[in-house]
Parts: sequence; structure tokens; C-alpha cells
Amino acid sequence: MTRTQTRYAALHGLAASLCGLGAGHLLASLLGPSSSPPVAVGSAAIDLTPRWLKDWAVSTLGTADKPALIAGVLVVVLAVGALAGILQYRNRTGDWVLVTLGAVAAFAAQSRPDAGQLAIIPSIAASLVAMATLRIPALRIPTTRAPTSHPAAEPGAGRRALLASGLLAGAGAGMAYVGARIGAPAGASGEAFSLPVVADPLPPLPAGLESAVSGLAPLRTPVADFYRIDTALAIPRIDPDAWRLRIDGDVARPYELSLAELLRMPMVEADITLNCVSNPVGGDYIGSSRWLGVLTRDVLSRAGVRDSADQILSTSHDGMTISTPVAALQDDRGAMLAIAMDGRPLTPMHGFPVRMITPGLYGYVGATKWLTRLTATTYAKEQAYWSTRGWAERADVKTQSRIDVPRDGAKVPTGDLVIAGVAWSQAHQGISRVEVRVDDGEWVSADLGPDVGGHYWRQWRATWPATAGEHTITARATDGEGTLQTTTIAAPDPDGASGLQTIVVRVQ
Ligand SMILES: Nc1nc2c(c(=O)[nH]1)N[C@H]1C(S)=C(S)[C@@H](COP(=O)(O)O)O[C@H]1N2
Ligand SMILES: [Mo]
Repeated sequence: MTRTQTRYAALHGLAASLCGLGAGHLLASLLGPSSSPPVAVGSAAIDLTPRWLKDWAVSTLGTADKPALIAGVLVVVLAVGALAGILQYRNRTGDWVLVTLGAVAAFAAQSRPDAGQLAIIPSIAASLVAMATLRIPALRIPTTRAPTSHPAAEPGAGRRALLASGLLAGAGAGMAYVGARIGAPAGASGEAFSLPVVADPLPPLPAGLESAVSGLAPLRTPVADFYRIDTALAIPRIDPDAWRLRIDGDVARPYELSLAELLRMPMVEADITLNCVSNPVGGDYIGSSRWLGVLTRDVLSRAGVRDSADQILSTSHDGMTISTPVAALQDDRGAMLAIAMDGRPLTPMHGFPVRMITPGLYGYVGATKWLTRLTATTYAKEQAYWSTRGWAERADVKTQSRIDVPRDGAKVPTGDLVIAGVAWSQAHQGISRVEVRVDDGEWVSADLGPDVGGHYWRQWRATWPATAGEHTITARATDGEGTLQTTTIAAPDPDGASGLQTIVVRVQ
């Protein structure tokens, strides 16, 4: 093959694999989003990724790690597709490359915890479509000519091959787009069910300090801005009518609950701040909302958890497992199985139809989304997903304060400077005081925003007559039990970051 022929063959392979991917993604939108070939391969990769690589990806890419992973999978697939194109022209072995690619994806798809009976279909279809498109005659380029021959030199052949490849690639992208539209979980899922009435509704939320301080996190995080952390590459789509919660393990009476039954149980409302153990000091993997749901202990007590159990292992639709101490789910903190946040059913992204919310615990040990099963067991017997990857088995939220205003590195004028932020201590009765310090000066108390309860963050604000020069600003919080937040600097791994946040401002 000449170099030009090789190039056309690669292009043909690329277009064929794109077409296959599009067809696979379209089929997966009907059969279950996790069966889409690149999603299945990406999800399997997440589970197989060694700890250090995952940490590196999260710390360098943050929440862009998912798109980056998918992009990586696509690049590899397209490169292998190009290779298949070349091999197909050279010695007809391209088919084997495509069969292998399809088999890898099919294997990944059927190994997903939420895989249905038909999960391998999109992968098989993808490789069949790619193999078929590699045979489209319009794309054939002459291979029998002398090595000097050049497809572009043969009237029209090169242009025809280019055009056909372009059309194929377009068809693939089109199918993928249609699949994405069909598969997209409904935005707010507000129509999915109507919310039950609460016997004891909470008073409306007081006005927050954000109306006076621009740049300060609002007292209630809008659902659209609420951080998202999970391992799901495709957000699970759960039919609320088919959803069941199984309560089993070391219990006297295992049982199953439908959503309709759950909705008939006594409902509670609670204002709770949720945060991720991966949140660095000063970070924004934290959000606050009003949750509506059923007390977890009401659901557990019907099953009768045996005294031998010290953890509840919760399982999600997509196979995530999370360990929560039995005590945290049965004491008076108000751990709940939430069905709504901020006055609407949960969005698919935040766990529709039912998720756990456990005040005082980081999300990875108490906030299982797309919840399907609660198993009473022991820490000695069962390890959850993150515990087998080096994170602490138990983790209370650490007391923290965050400076939102001014931004680190900001240039500000001399004169009164507003310093503001949020502080939280869900595991220790909330926040009783926040102080700020400029350079090595005295600690000065900030004004606190409205008190929304010990499980909720507290806004704060202080004013400092800024003088010219570069200054550092530090904040610290005191919890509701009177204990100052620790100055010990710790990374998020293994049980949450600690240390004081310091920012630098340039006053001119
Ligand atoms: N099914 C499932 N639930 C999950 C997770 C997950 O990966 N899968 N991640 C947990 C983590 S680490 C956090 S911090 C919270 C985040 O919830 P959010 O995305 O609604 O903010 O969900 C928790 N629940
Ligand atoms: Mo998390």
C-alpha cells in the first residue's frame, strides 16, 4: 500500500468505528445508558483504576475527570478503528480487530452492576456496524495498482472516499446525538411523582447574607449548582414504579419497599449540608439544601436490625456500596432516605428516586444515591467500595471555615473590605463563632448569618479597614461544643481535609 492509500484506509476505519460507536450509543439509550460501549469501557476502567491514578485524575481534573475519561476512551477506540481500516485493506484482518473491540466492550457492559439481559447488544451491534461500513464500496480505494498509483490521481476516487468517510462519520455522530437525547435523564424529574405532605413543615428559610455580599455562597445552594460527585459515567435512569428498596442481612424481618409505600410513611423535612471527603480546604464540593424524606431508622426498625450488626451496607442501582455505622442511622441526628431536595423530587444526578442523607458524615459514608438496598452487617464482614480503596471506613465531617470573599489573589482598594464565607460543623452542633485574622494580627470575631441548625452551614462576614500592601487573611471556626477547628493540616485522604484556609489579597 502507498502512504496515501494507508491514509485513506485509516480514514475509512476511523469513520467505520465512529459509525459503530454511534449505533451502539443509540441502542444503549433504549437498553440502559451503562451499556453504551464507551460508557461501559470507561466505567470498567474507573473500577479497575489504581488508587494513585484516580487520585491524580481527580486532583488535576476535578469534576472534569469524567469527560476526560470518555474522551480518552473515544480516542483509543478511534485509533484502533483506524488501525482496523488499514489492516482490512492490507490483509483483511481488520475484522478481527473490530470483533475484539466489540468483545471487550460487551464484556465491560455485562459486568456493570446494573446490566440488563441485553447489555451486550449495543457493543455487538457497534462492531457489526463498523465491519459492515468497512465494506461500503464507495469508500474502496484501489489497492491493486502499482505502488506509485495514487487514489487522488484516479479521477474521483479520492474525493469519493473522502466524501463517503465524512458522511459515515456524520451518520455516527448523528446517531450518538439522537441516543444522547433519548437517553438524557429528564432534567428536574419534577413530574415523576407528587410530593407527600409533611406533618411538621419547617419554617421558610431566613434571608441569607448573600443578598448583601456578592460572591458569598447562598444560604441555600440552588439544585443546579449543587456539586456532584459519583463514579457513574452514565446517570442511572430508574423507573419509579419499578423501584424497590430491599432491607436484609442481620435483621429479624427482611422486606421490600416500593416507592408508593415509602411515600405513605411519615415524612420529615430537614436542612442539611452535604460535603465530600475529597473537598480540599477552601474547596467547593459542599452544598446545602432542604431535604424531604423518611427517617432511615423508621425503615430499619420495621426490619428489626439485630444487635450483632454494626454497619448498614447500602447498595445503589449502579452497584456502589457504602458503609454507614448502624448507630448513625438510628440515633437522633435524623438520618433520612430523601426523596426530594429544595422542594422537588431528586434530580437523576442527585439520586432519583431515593438517596440516603446522613447528617455529620461525609457523602461517601452516608449519602448513597440511587439507593436500592440496605443490608445490616458488620465492618468485619463487609467492606464498601471506597474502604477497599484506602479511604477511612468511618468519617465524621470535620469542622471547617471557607473564605468566599474576597477571592484568593484579588486586587482590592484600600478602605473597608468585606471578608465573608461559610463555616460548618455538622458533627459537632454547628458553628458558634468564626474569627478572621489579617497577617499576624489579632483574631477578630465575624458576624454570623442566620442559624439554620447544627447540621447546616453558617454564613459569616467581617469588615477590615484594608491598608495598602499584600496581606494574608485567615479564618477559623469554633463548633457548637466550643472547640476550635484544628490547625493540623491534613489532605482529604483518608478521612477529610483539615487546616485553616489562608488567602492573599493585594490592597492598592
Ligand atoms: N450511588 C452512588 N452514590 C454516591 C456516590 C457514588 O459514587 N455513587 N458518591 C458519594 C459521594 S463521595 C458523595 S460526596 C455524595 C455526593 O452527592 P451529590 O452528587 O448529590 O452532591 O454522594 C455519595 N453517593
Ligand atoms: Mo464524596
